[in-house]
Amino acid sequence: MRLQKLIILFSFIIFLSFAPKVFASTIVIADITTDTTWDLAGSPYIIQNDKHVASGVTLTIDPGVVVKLSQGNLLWIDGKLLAEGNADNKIVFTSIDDDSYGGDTGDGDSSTAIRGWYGVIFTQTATPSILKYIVEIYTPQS
Ligand SMILES: [Ca+2]
Repeated sequence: MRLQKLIILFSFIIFLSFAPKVFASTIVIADITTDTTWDLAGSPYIIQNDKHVASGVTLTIDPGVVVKLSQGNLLWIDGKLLAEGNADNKIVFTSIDDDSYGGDTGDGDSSTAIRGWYGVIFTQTATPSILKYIVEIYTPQS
């Protein structure tokens, strides 16, 4: 009886270690109006309408973070963007329909045609920003 319980527990642990990786995700609901960091724990970050990083405000994106935007959406930088990935942990900007980065975010069907987002746009009020090791896919610019 005791052995049986142990076997069940052991099987459960094996099951957990093979379970699909669950991604946390963060829906960006408002413009960024205070200095903010997007970290791996909150990745992927989902943008479903155009969002602004306000003038005078810094958005820092940590290495390895995935940002996913809906069809035609823009991330406007009126302030500052510090997005410094590295060779092993690039920062990815892609479509909300792209399951290859950050897992499924919405439709659950990776075979759906991927709709393009628009871009990251720096406006006249933007201050010098840093972008390193960035992947931008499914935009007209990519
Ligand atoms: Ca999907």
